[in-house]
Amino acid sequence: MSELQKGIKSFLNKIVTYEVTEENALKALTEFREILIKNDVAVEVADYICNHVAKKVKGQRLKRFNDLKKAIRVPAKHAVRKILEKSPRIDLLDLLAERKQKGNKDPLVVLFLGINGTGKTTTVAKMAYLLKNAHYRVVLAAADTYRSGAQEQLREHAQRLKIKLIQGKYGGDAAAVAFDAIEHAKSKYFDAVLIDTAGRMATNRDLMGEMQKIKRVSQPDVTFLVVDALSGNDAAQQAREFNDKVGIDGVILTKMDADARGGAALSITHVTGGKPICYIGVGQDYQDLRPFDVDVFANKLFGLKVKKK
Ligand SMILES: Nc1nc2c(ncn2[C@@H]2O[C@H](COP(=O)(O)OP(=O)(O)OP(=O)(O)O)[C@@H](O)[C@H]2O)c(=O)[nH]1
Ligand SMILES: [Mg+2]
Repeated sequence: MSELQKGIKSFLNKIVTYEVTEENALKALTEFREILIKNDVAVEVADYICNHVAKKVKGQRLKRFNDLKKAIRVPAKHAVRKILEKSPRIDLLDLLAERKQKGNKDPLVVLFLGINGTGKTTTVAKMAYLLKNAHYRVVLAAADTYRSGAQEQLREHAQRLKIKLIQGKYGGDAAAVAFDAIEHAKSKYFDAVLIDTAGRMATNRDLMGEMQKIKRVSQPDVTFLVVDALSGNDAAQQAREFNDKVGIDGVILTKMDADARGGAALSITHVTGGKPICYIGVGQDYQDLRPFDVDVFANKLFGLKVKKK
């Protein structure tokens, strides 16, 4: 359970005992807002959620609810869903199936970006594992020609997963590696190319320039930003920066199994104007990549039962 979930749970349990009045509801909302902000939900997002709830609370007779918990929980969950569902999530298996159906023989090109250590290389390997298990033919592009050991790290994954890898030379042109991998995939009718890239600080202009070039050269169908859920408030900042400077289609939030505070998902989607969280990383093994499910996330957040699908 994330700190955000814990905070909301104890808050909701506490307000059950409050007398159901509009005044108490609005007082409770102030507390709710603080819990959100303390757990990495950006101030503007917390305000959006609380304003939405306040409007609902004012607009209806509270007596209809048997407790304040329900009066706040229902509209708050609605607001969370509204933020996260602004754009549909991108699912690579769906995209690949669609391509096959249309008879499109070009490989699906997927670019993975992010600052250092967020889990790009691990996520590329997990994604390759997912696609391979669905019987798609995948090429990996080791376009991190910057960090020492990066080439070997991806090679090891490729060997373990028995997947084709196109490597580069340290200090060489990262965009050229991506280009070679795509050309190889086209000529051998591979289904997908997954491009691993180098990470540096988001404020590093070289990185942004390099990422812009890789994107220009590889013309990806999907650009994922890989963000570490543990990076807290900084996660939203990274998302804004990459979205503005390079352009992203969706986000993969890693390390959700670790002790993240939990609000990053909401902030990221909000600051990028609705770019969806598409997958989450929940561990270090190949199978630890899951589609992000808004309903499950929102239900868990407010201690509601998660329906089995
Ligand atoms: N617990 C956990 N650890 C993860 C997850 N994803 C990645 N990691 C770990 O995070 C560390 C960094 O992962 P990498 O994949 O090397 O990160 P990167 O973004 O490629 O790093 P650079 O190439 O240096 O920029 C590794 O120890 C991974 O095992 C996750 O979902 N959960
Ligand atoms: Mg890496």
